This record gives sequence, structure tokens and C-alpha cells, in this order.
Amino acid sequence: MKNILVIGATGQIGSELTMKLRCIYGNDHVVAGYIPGAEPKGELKESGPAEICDVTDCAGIDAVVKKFDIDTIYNLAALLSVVAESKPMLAWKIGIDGLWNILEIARENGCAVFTPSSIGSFGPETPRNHTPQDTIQRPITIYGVSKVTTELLSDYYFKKYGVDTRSVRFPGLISYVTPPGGGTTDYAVDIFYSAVRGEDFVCPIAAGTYMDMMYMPDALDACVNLMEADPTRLIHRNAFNIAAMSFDPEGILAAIRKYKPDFKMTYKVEPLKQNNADSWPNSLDDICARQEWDWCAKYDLDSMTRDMLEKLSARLR
Ligand code: VAH
Repeated sequence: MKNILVIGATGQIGSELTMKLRCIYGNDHVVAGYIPGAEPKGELKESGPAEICDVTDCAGIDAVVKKFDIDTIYNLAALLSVVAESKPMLAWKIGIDGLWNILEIARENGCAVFTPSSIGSFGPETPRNHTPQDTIQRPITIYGVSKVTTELLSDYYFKKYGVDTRSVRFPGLISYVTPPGGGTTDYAVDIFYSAVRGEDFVCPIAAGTYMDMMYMPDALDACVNLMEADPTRLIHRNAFNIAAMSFDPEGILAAIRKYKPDFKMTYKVEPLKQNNADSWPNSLDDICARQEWDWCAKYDLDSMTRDMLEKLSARLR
């Protein structure tokens, strides 16, 4: 049975991924790595082991890997695109210096590593519609620069040292459990909180700005299924395009109004978020993930909207 370390286990992806992994592999086989100030709470704390894991502390993480005989590391430590622009050197320190620590620990201890990339790894010169798996990547954000570097460094450790590195390019992720923090795509989560609370929503992204989005259950399936995939089928590794839906603010507004007809939205565009979004693709081509490890999203805009409204209403009640 696998022994897994989730670094960033209390974040937007980590808080749900840790619980999913514990259901699959057993509570005691999944260690929740966190940083002081972001301690696990509730079921995440009660259901399994947790250790302080700061990606900038190589010796500390190496000790945790040895203590629990870890063979698989999900490295989710990163600053998201908006926060990263205000703290570019910290974004690099966590995203890349931290990744290098993880890859060295994985090389020395024989661990597989999953470190997500993002649609943010593309730039204005990238073909915008049905962006191919292999194409130009000249991002204009430090978030994107760190994600391209993440892909290349992870490939390097596979090719040079045989470290089993794998990853995906996540679109904007939508979930009702742990709110995101500091992302360009966060509007697609925040809008649901406004809808459920009966408040008007002020959208920071302009109408007509399309981005790939994904419901968290599909993202979690991608994390697990890619790491379980037959390595002999993998032609690519870091990082697979995966896609589920592409919409602009008017699209998600219309989807929510099917269930809440009186819901209102106005626009107050935030230049930094808009600049990021304008440099990213409208939609991705995920044919390689489908062919190499049978990726297939289960949720589309309508089914995600229905489930988000139902689950978030229950959670906020
Ligand atoms: C962000 N949610 O907005 C992240 C994502 C596609 C963007 O990586 O920064």
C-alpha cells in the first residue's frame, strides 16, 4: 500500500485531496503536511497523521519522508497567480526552490512526485483555442514562469535521475469546501458564495473573458488517476492538459440563473486579474491525457453549478 505525503494539505486542493487519498489508501497511509498558521482542523485533523512540512526546509521534509516511509509526494505548495505578482521572489522560493528540495528528497528516497502546473503556464503567443499539449509557453506572470519551470524541472528529474514525476495543467478550480486564495479564477468560486447568500455579485473579470474551469471532484480524480496510471503508456509526464469546461462570466451567470433567476451581477474589472486572464488560453485540448491515462471529466457547467449551489447552501446553512 502507498505511503503518501500531501504538502499543502490544508489548501484549496490539498484539503479535499488528502481526504480522498485517505479513503482510497487508508487514513494512516496519508500524511497531511502543513505550515504553522495553517494547521489541519476538524475531520482533516482527526482522520490521520499530520506533520509540519515547509517546502523551504529540506531537512524537515526529508525527516517526515523517512519517518513515514513515504513513496509518493503530492507537492501542492504554491502562491496563486494574483498573490504571486505582489510577492514574486516568495512565489519563486516556494514554487521552485521548494520544488527542487522535493525533487532531491524524492531522488534520494525513491518517491514519486506530483506537482501541479496550470493554464497559467501559457502566454499571449500560445494558440488560445483548444491549446495543444505541446506548444509555445511564454507566460507574462511570475506564476506562469514558475509553472513552466516546474514542468521543465520535473521532466529533468525524470530524464536524468529516473524520478517518477507526473503532473497536470489545472484550469481554474471550483470547490465548496476550502475557498481559494489569491487566484485569477477565484471569481468562479466567489460568485457561488454571493448567489447562495442572496447577495449581488461584483465580477472582477470582464464579460467575454473565457477561461478553462473544472469542478474539484474532477481535479481530484486527475491527481489520483495520473499517479496510478501505467507508466509505460505515458508519452508526456509534466504536465498534461486537462479540461472540463470553458466559460466567461456571462456563462456562469446564466448557469446560476437557471436555479436562482433573480441573481444579479455587475462588473468592476480588476486590471491585474484581467491582465492575467487575457494572457491565458480560452480552452485546452486534452487529447493526450485522454489517450495516455484515460482522462475524462465528469462535470460540465450545468452539473457543476447544480452541485455547487446544493452543497454550498448546505455548508453555509
Ligand atoms: C489562479 N486558480 O487563478 C489559479 C489557477 C488557472 C489559474 O492556477 O491563480
